[in-house]
Amino acid sequence: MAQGRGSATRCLGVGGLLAVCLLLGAADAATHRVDWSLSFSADSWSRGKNFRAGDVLEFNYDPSVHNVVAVDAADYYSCGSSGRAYSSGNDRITLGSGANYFICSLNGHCGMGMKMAVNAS
Ligand SMILES: [Cu+2]
Repeated sequence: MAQGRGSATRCLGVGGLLAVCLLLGAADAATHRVDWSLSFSADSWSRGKNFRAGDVLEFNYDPSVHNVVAVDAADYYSCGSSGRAYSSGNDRITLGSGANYFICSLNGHCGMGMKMAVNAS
């Protein structure tokens, strides 16, 4: 899975002399892999990363013991889980602009710290 973002230039040689170049937009969405587990540390994971609306978080985890619930701020702090739940073990969730909150609602894991908040510009 590609990580990070950046503009890319693709050139097609034509007859060895001319080149046709397409400048792909610099706003390519990035995919950020999340190894979602009880030992996941949102603080250390997010350090040094920049997030933009449209970026994708790819949550990888064992679905027999974890899930991902996209929650609001109140549920994030209280470990409520009224938001949309994901449970495939390999969930790709697109970030919206502003704060995005995720918790694991299974087995009391949120209360043990299995949660994160991501701010997307
Ligand atoms: Cu869990």
